[in-house]
Amino acid sequence: MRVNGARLLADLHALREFGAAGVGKGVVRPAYSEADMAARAWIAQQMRDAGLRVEVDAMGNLFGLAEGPSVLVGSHSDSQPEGGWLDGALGVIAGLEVARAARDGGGPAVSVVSFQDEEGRFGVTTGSAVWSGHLSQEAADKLRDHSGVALGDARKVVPVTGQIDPARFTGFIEMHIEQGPVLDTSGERIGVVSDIVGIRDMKITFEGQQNHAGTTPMSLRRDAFQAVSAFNHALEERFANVVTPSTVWTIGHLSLHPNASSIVPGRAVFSMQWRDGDSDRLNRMEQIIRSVAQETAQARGMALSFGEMLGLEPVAMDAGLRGALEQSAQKHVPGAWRLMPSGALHDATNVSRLMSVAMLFVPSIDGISHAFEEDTAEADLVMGVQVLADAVATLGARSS
Ligand code: HGY
Ligand code: MN
Ligand code: MN
Repeated sequence: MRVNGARLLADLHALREFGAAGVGKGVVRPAYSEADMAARAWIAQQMRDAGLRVEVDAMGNLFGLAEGPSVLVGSHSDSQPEGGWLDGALGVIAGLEVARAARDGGGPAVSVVSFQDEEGRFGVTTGSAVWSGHLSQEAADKLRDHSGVALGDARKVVPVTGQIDPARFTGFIEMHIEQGPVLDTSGERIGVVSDIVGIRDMKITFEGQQNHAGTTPMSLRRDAFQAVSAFNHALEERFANVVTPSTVWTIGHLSLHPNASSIVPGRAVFSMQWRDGDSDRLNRMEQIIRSVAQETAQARGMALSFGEMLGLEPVAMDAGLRGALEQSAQKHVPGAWRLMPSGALHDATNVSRLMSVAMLFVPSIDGISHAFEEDTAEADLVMGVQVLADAVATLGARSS
């Protein structure tokens, strides 16, 4: 099975046209946006051209199905509010290219998927979370994005055909860019993923008193932004004995009300997200977050509320699928690949509830992702897809 590098790169560039923005190869293609839905219609056509049957479920997860039992290869094609051209898109186009290479080269049956809302406009990897049964459709529909739109309303644009039975798939392989600095720094070409970290994510609201920024003495203020600032500072200190160098936490979204220069902000709503490979540590961090928020609220006269807690547990990759990727990496780039954990979340976490899963990474230039500057050398993209194709061929030969 030989992948066609020129065809792969042409498709990646064609997909980038949907929502192309910003510097370099940036993309703005959030879940269910016009650009996202147009991109999905284009991907569906590429699936049909590859001889696959297109099905779309109620969430908008897009499948290109091969006949009979098949291995599922893919990722997602929605983007962050400011994203790059490869995050998710690479895994989907890689799946298409491997399906075509398998068809042309007498390989095994390969189906392709682009999951919806992996980037969490509404939650955490929402499309695959619902498909896998981790999250009910009813609960998902109530999730709201930062501007207040409910997922149940946003998904009305989906051209639903029906539900897709996971039992038809023999396993799931997701190719992705690393999105971090490890491979770029070491000069290695491929990462085979050992496991994916866990995540917790919730909204926190401090409510104080909106007031005049010129007349309200500092000692009398109940300033919601000052509460967030104090909370963030205290959190760092309280985490010190619990976290490891690979633990991460982020306040990535903050909304101040009414967000004006001359008004002491009365309300602050912000996202609190934390990730680690150990579920116990994630739980201990949650307790710290809740008590620091409570202490801050009490000290500053704030009303405090916590939003719904979303999360995924850490998962290990399947040894059999992983072994096929390792063998293929060793054949193509001997000594220039490594086994490594994923610090980013992926649909593979949810899919692991349904079937065996594995992942492979290619380097991210300067380790940058979730930014317009995200990129990977074209030779690395082509090599990665060839490594994937050979692993799929090996697995097909094993099961026949
Ligand atoms: O945020 C993540 O880890 C992923 O890119 N959704
Ligand atoms: Mn991704
Ligand atoms: Mn991402």
